[in-house]
Order: sequence, then C-alpha cells, then structure tokens
Amino acid sequence: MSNERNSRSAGAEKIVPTACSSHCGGSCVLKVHVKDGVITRIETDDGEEPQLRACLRGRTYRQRVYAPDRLKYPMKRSGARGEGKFQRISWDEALDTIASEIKRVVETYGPAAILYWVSGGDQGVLHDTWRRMSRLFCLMGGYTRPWGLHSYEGGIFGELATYGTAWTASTRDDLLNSRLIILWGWDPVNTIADTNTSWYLVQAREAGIKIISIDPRYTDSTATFAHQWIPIRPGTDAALLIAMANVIVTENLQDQAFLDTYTTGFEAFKDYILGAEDGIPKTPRWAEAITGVPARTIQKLAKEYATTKPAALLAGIAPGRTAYGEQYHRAAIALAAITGNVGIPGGSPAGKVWGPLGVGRMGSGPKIPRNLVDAETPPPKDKLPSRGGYIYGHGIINVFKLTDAILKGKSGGYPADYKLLYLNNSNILNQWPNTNRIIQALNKLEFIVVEEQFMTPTARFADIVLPMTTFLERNDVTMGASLPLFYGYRNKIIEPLYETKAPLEVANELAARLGLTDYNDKSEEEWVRQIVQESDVPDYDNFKKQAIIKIRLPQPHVPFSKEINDPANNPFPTPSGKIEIYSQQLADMGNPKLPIVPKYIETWESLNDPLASKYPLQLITTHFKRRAHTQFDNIPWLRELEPQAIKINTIDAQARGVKDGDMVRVFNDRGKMIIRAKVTERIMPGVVDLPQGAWYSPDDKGVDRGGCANVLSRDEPSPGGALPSNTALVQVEKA
Ligand SMILES: Nc1nc2c(c(=O)[nH]1)N[C@H]1C(S)=C(S)[C@@H](COP(=O)(O)OP(=O)(O)OC[C@H]3O[C@@H](n4cnc5c(=O)[nH]c(N)nc54)[C@H](O)[C@@H]3O)O[C@H]1N2
Ligand SMILES: Nc1nc2c(c(=O)[nH]1)N[C@H]1C(S)=C(S)[C@@H](COP(=O)(O)OP(=O)(O)OC[C@H]3O[C@@H](n4cnc5c(=O)[nH]c(N)nc54)[C@H](O)[C@@H]3O)O[C@H]1N2
Ligand SMILES: [Mo]
Repeated sequence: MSNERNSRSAGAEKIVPTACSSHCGGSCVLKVHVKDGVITRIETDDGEEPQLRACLRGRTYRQRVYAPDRLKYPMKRSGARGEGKFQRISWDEALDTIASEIKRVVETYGPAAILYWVSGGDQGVLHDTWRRMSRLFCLMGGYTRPWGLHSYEGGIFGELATYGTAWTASTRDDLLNSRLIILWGWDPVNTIADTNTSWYLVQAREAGIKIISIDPRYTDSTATFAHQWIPIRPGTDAALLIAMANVIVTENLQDQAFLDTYTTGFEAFKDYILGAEDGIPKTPRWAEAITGVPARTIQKLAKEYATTKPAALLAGIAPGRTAYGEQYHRAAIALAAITGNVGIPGGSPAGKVWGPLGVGRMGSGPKIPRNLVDAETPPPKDKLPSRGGYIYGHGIINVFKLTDAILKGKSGGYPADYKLLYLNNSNILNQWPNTNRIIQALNKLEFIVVEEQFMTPTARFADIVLPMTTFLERNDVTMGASLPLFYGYRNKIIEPLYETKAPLEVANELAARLGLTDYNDKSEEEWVRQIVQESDVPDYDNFKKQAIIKIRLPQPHVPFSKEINDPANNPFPTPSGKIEIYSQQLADMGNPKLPIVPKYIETWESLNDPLASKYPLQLITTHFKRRAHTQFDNIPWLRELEPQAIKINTIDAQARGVKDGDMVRVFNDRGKMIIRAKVTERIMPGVVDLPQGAWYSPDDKGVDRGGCANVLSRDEPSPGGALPSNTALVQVEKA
C-alpha cells in the first residue's frame, strides 16, 4: 500500500519514516505520525546505534508545515518592492506572466540577462537542486549562473591549491583514533555538520582524548568537550597557524620524511615563516600582537600538535569566511603536512572540516544541456580548476559579486546587464552580504520570481511569489551528510496544502507555456525511480518503505590513505602529484593577494584599520541553534528557546553602560539595527556576535529591528571567492 493511501485511510494512525534535510549540514530520521491525512506528531530514530536523531528543528517540523503564515496561493506584488503588499492570483495568471516575462527578457536582452540562483534551502535530489530550472533556462539558450558556495569557498580554494581536490573530509568515527583534537573555529554542538559529530566528540572526550578549542567565543562545544579554550581575534587564524609552523621548524619537530616524500614547496614556506623572505620571522611574539593569543600559549600549542601523534586539526569553515580566509585554510593544511598528519587514521588533512566524502552513489535527476551563456563568456581568472564535482563551481560571476553585477552590469565590466531574477530555496536579501545594497540591486531588476513557503524578506521584493510544498508534501530522495551515511527516501506524507505545488510541477507548467516540448517526459515517481536506479540502493520498493538505508563502512574513511600508503601508484591530483605547499598554479595567476605559499594577510576592517576608531568592535555572525539560516525563525516553539541578541563581553558592555537584555543600536556605514544585547563572559572583549539568519525587518526609518546580520556585512568576496561574513567592524551603543 502506498504511503499516500496510508495517510488517507480513515481513523488509523500511521507512522511514515522520512529524512529531514533542511540546510543545517545534517540529515536525520523523522517518523511522522499521520491520521486522516493530517500530521499529528513527529518522532525520530530510536533504532539501533548509530542513530540519526533529529534536532529540535526537525522535531518541530509539524509547526512549520501547518504554520499560519505558510504561503497558500500565488501572489503578485501590488505595492512597492519590499512593502509587502500582494494580491492573490490564479496559478494560470502567475505562470502565464512568468513565461511571458522570461520570453520578453530573452528576446530583448538575450539569455545572459536572466539570473537564476538556488541555495540549499532543502536537500532533495529531484525537487530542490538547481537542475530542473537550469534545464529549462538552458533549453531557452542559457542563463547567468553565479559560482561560489556560501559555506566554504575559502576551504575549497585551499584544498584545490594544495591537494588538487576538495574531497578531504574524514568520517567522524576516525576522531576516536586521535590523541589530540583541535576544534578550530567550530561549534558542532550548535552548528550541525554531520548529524552525529557531537556524539563522536562525546566518545572522544570520554576516551580521554585531549580536546582544544580555538574560538573567539567560549562555545557550547568548548564547554562540553574541550580541555582548553584559546580565544583568538577573528580573521587572524592564519597568523596563529604560521607561528605554530615557525615553532615547529625552529625546534626541528617537523616530520621531514613525510615532507620529503609527499610535499613540494616546504623550503619556500620555510623562508616565509623564518623571515628569510621578508625579514620578519613569524614568531609566537609576532603572532601574539596580531591574534591576541599569548606567545607562550602558541609555543605550547605548536609543540603539543607536533609531538602528539596522530592529531586531528579540525579546520572549521567559519575562520575561512573572513577576508583572505583561504590563507587560513592553506596554512592549516600546510601544518597538517608538516606534522605528517595527512592520510593516517586519527590525523586530519585539515581541509575544511565538512564536505562530501565520495562514499556511496546517487543519481542526479534532469540532464542539463550546455549553458551557452557560460560557453560564450571567458572563465574567471582566479578560479582553480578541477573542483571535484562541486555543483556551485560552474558559472561566471562570484555569487557575492552579484549585487555589484546587477547594479553596474556591462558598464561595470560585467558580461551582461541583468534584468530577471528567478529564485528558489534561497533567501538572498537576508543571506547575502550588505542588505541595503541588495535592496538597491533588487529594485533595479525588471522582474523577480520567488518560489517560497513563506513571505520571507526576499519574497517581499518579488513580482510574483509562488507557494511551494514542503518536503513532506512530495516524493524525493536525499543522501545524508552524516555518519552513518545513508540514503533517504523522502516520502510524500500528506497531500500538498492549500494551492502549493511541487517544484518539478512548476517547471513542467512553465516549460509547456514556453513551448519547450522536450522539457520532461517523466512523472515525479518515474524520476525518483530513475535516480534510485542510478544509485547503489538495490530495491526501490523496500527503500521507499524503510526510507532510511544506512551505509556501513568497514572502517573509518581516511582521505588520502592511498596516496600516503602507496605513493608510487597514487599521486595527489595536483600538477606535481604532491601536496603543494608552494603552488605554481597560484604563481601563474600572479595575484599578490593569492600568494604562492600560505601567508597571513591582514583583513580589511581589522583593528588596525582607521575605521576602528569609529567602529571598534569586530563582528562575527555565527549559525544559530534554533534556525537553519533563516529557516524556522518564524516557528513559535523554537523562538521560545533563545531570543535574537548580539553577544557582547561584559567589559565592552560596561564601557557603554549596557546591561544584559538592554536594547542596543548596532551600526556601521552600511546599516543600522536595534536589537537586544546579551552581555556575557563567553565572548572575548572586542568581539561581538550576532547570529546570522534573523529576518530583516526595517522600521519606518529603515532601521532593522529583526537583527539581520547582513545589514552590517560587506559585499566583497575574498580573493579566493569566500564570503567574508566574519569580517566587519561595528559600533554598539545603548538604544
Ligand atoms: N543549527 C544550525 N546548524 C547549521 C546551520 C544553521 O544555520 N543552523 N547552517 C549549516 C551550514 S549551511 C553551514 S555552512 C555550517 C556553518 O558552520 P560553521 O561555519 O562552523 O558555523 P559558525 O557558527 O558560523 O562558526 C563556528 C564557530 O566559529 C567561530 N568563529 C567565527 N569567526 C572566527 C574566526 O575568525 N576565527 C576562529 N577561530 N573562529 C571563528 C564562531 O565563534 C563559532 O563558534 O553550519 C551548518 N549547520
Ligand atoms: N552574515 C552571514 N551571512 C551568511 C552566513 C553567515 O555565516 N553570516 N552564512 C552563509 C551560508 S554558509 C549559507 S549556506 C547561506 C544560506 O542562505 P540561504 O540558503 O539563502 O538561506 P536559507 O534560510 O536556508 O533559505 C532557504 C529558503 O528556502 C526556503 N525553502 C525551504 N524549502 C524549500 C522548498 O522546498 N522550496 C522552495 N522554493 N523554498 C524552500 C526557505 O523557506 C528559506 O526561505 O547564508 C549565508 N549567509
Ligand atoms: Mo552554508
């Protein structure tokens, strides 16, 4: 019996399993109770270990599905952009209008004038990726597709430059083989990155493995797992790593045999760290002045890392979301190589701590024809090749340059003038840097379509808003980014509410109106079947019934073990076949901001910037436990947990006469907000933290009352393409 029919059979309550995957970096089991076609409650995995237990967000999903503010009907804008005035229209009117606007823009300006962006709002293979609409636009001649990942473009850059691949993550069970674990800018208790990371860290702690946390905040992870907390000024991590390398080399603690066998360019790096290159030895004292970490602490940390083997330097991705964040990632990788911690159990290649493993296989859905817009535009100069299948690697404009590109177009040197923006699974007004500038950019566009579940800050700027299903109202599959790794069947548990539609259905109807007769010949069910057939899952019907198939790995996944154990037959995928501490590819780029060996480059808006006299506090914008970015911010049960507030150290608060719970004004030249202050010792002086993802909600003077971090952030990507969302100076005053 199909689950659809299950859910409709009167009276009896059914429990249908499915996989939550809501842009949080994890993926978990939900067991959804349904009675008479209505979800009555949600439970999670209570089966054999390792379980995939959902967090508070997954367990409140019922409130999200039935939220009174769900978008119910297609709507067209009837007021100014951002004003929030909309009027209900029929699906026919909505789709006819969108199709005719797409046609008009392609005919008048050419396909490059169409921008399409999709983020990770949800993670179903069929409905929620960029494929279905990319196919549609490519059949129309192409579209402008930005490249770059919000999360860890700095990490990808560092990994590609040094290892030649961005697939460097280990499975978390390997942590139990370590003797020392360094949580570098990482708080997995709150920011999920694989469902069970905390579970393995608990076991590591219980096994007596030493854990050190390096973070401007005394995080929940620090409190729960760490033996030592080393606070550090944001954006200075490369300096700390480079000083550690200085200590290791000065004391001759490097793994010279490893360096000789597997790496190139150590000598050039040595010249930099010892000062032969520029006359400045990168000593602990040098780094103390930059990072705020005492020289003695640096000395001890360096020796401990070099002499406790194997050691896992877990390079979190947040320090990489700073200006020149790619240097932090390159320096971390260099340090892992210098100490011979690459490719061995319990070590860590110190690439980004989170990312695909290359384990398991899943089909991919609709095929995408060649994008002629990409083909006609020269590739960007600063992008490294062989991105290892990263989907956000294609395209011609860095996503964080898009605001500028919309505002300036050809006159600013961009390949086209941009006119139409189509968005799904993303909330860019809130999540891209520099909200006020994005507002200007959105106001310049001729037509904006947003597919959404809620009237988000971005949707308020759309000309047409399309009401979409949640994943519980359609069939799809996903691959869980977790340990255990798993294949997840996302069962359609209830019928679509109100007039919502599933993404593929919208694309089908648009394609028909655009005359694209060969757009799609498969139903949802046929697509899901095909995707599963292309995967390693043997039995479709059983998969649909069980929903979760855990992949058991015989042993922890250790990246680069082949390259280390049998180097003759397994060169690294770099031009030299070695770990490239020195990169000829970067030398060829000739960009001094992308140096050939990892270097510390002072960020813009650092404490030495003259701007610091006006705006003396460094702002970081962390991921929040009660949201996945902007998602779930409107869910009452979750709102009860913790209010949106800016965290400020007691010393900084006292200097401003601010008490815990007071309202404060936070501002810089880019924007202003009024928000509650959380006064705490758990953040270092000089740094404030405003959790990202709160919904932008300006008052009538344009002052944000929602606490949207990007009102304050700067829209300039790091040279390697990263979103520098942890680099900004602000001032805080009592409101
Ligand atoms: N609950 C929840 N979980 C999530 C998400 C979410 O929105 N909510 N989002 C998911 C996604 S898509 C992503 S990309 C990841 C993001 O995951 P992360 O980037 O790891 O998360 P953050 O909370 O931004 O930052 C982690 C830690 O880095 C510290 N930090 C910030 N700047 C610096 C710095 O310059 N140096 C050092 N040493 N530390 C610094 C912060 O204080 C914080 O404790 O999280 C995923 N998981
Ligand atoms: N200042 C600052 N800014 C940041 C960050 C930071 O750390 N600091 N982090 C960055 C990072 S790492 C990331 S990944 C991005 C995240 O940026 P986004 O991915 O844009 O943020 P989300 O809130 O996940 O937005 C997803 C939207 O998709 C909608 N959605 C969910 N499911 C569906 C669906 O099935 N169909 C449709 N059509 N819509 C759906 C949700 O309602 C939501 O509005 O933010 C980035 N921005
Ligand atoms: Mo992300």
